[in-house]
Amino acid sequence: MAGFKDKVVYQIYPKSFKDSNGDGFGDLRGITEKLDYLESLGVDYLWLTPFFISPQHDNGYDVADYLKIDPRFGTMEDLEELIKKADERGIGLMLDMVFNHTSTEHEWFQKALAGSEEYMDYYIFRDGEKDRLPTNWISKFGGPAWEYVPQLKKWYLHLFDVTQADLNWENPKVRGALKDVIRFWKEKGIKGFRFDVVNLISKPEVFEDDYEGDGRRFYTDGRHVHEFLKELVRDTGIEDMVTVGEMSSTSLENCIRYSNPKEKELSMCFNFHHLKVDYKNGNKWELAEPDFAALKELFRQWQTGMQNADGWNAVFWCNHDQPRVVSRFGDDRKYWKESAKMLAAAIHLMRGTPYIYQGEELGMTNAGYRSIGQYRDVESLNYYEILLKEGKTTDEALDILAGRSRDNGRTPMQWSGEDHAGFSDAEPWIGLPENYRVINVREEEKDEDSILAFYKKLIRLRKEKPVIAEGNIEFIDEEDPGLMVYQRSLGTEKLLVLCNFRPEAVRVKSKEALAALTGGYDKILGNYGDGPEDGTLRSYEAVVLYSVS
Ligand code: TEU
Repeated sequence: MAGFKDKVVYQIYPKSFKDSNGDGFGDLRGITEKLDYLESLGVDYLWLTPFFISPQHDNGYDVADYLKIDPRFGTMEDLEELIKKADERGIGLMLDMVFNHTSTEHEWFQKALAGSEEYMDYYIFRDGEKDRLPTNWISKFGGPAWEYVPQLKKWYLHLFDVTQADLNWENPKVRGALKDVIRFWKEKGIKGFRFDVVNLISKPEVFEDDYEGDGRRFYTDGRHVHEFLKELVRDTGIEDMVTVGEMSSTSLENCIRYSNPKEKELSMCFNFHHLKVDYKNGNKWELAEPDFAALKELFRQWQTGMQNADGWNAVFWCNHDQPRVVSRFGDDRKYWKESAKMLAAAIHLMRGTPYIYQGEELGMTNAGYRSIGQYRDVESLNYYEILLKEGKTTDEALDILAGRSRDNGRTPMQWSGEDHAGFSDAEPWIGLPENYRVINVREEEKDEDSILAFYKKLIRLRKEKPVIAEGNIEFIDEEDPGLMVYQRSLGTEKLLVLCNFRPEAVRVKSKEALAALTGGYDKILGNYGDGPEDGTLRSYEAVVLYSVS
């Protein structure tokens, strides 16, 4: 399972990447048009979020046919062309397999609804009365996790939207059908897979109320999940492909098992603990300032924990479910450029495979929406109602969405300062932030000092210096909560990364870091031209030092 440590993955949300046919909706041909850009960035893989047949209640994460392409995104020929042209540039495609649930419009669910016992067993149905929920579990998008079907007198489980019914992985026919999906795409020349919420696939034997929470402890990293994954990977022969599992509320112990090569499960895992340090009491829908001390501690635990047990991380700040990192942990106004670069260095030089989410390499910011009509995401729209019901004013609810909505990460890619940011000739399906006239590919390609240029340097460095891909990591204690310092080492190579997460200047205190700053190391990257002087890092400063003896 080696071979992915020096690689960089670029995530594309096709609906918002590039529209080639002027309908305001991004498509596969749009991606093909932009392959030169992706090649110049230097990325190795493109992870495409789902473009399969879907009613699009959850932007394609509600799949109605795993083997067909939604015509809004193009045709099978368009995909074949993309695979071929990407391959010519040494870029592999990774597809997104949403195997925890299907759309309720999927043929299997429709057959179940029509009364087929065989297909009811593809899902998780429970007998019951309309006024008695099988359990008190809460859906991740708000409201109960069960929906009643009057004609069957049964409830079905949906951990996400009511149109996303959970599959029954205990049924070997379900596992068999999903393996066929993998085989189909593998034959087409797909080079890797991302598995959506794959640590939620194994449900408990007995369904019971959760008196301490929302039910997640009963199905997160569930009883058969490792078995199911091993079987899927083995039977489809994808052991040597790049695979990443999206792990919701997971544990370090489980991620070690998912990604340790001996287990033959996955290449690597996404976990989200570091992206909850600005939640108040773990609640995404309550605003709080980021707790950088907690962030550092989580990185230390996960980075060293995975290293010590031969696990492998996918390292990332952004994806289509997250607000933009520069608006979240940086400063998208006064220190926009400095903080975006600092955050890039902090994540790319850790131990793991870095993922860049479209537009992150430009320092794209949150959307800045001020009315509910601008939002598209099912989760945001549901929670808006929930927040109002809880007694929040519309202004308060809109402030929360402005910070937390997944739509912050779904605005169209900013290609140029022209109308619709060069994304489309038509009005895009979702609105753009006002700053696209300034923050865009065309402007940044002209500027040697741009955020884009900085990402290119980081990607190139990974290919040049084995210590980045292969080295060990050790965190160096710095008491200032906003100052993160870590050291990578491999043989005689050493890399020291110092990052100031705050606008206030900070003095470096640790002996190791001070010694490296004053001698024996070269500064190979930073977000300020000169310095730093006297062991002091300026606002959002990042310094990367290197030595080889
Ligand atoms: O996300 C899983 C997931 O847990 C997040 O959507 C999470 O619930 C949210 O960020 C918390 O606020 C995956 C996909 O990435 C997401 O787009 C889908 O909506 C979801 O699965 C269901 O398929």
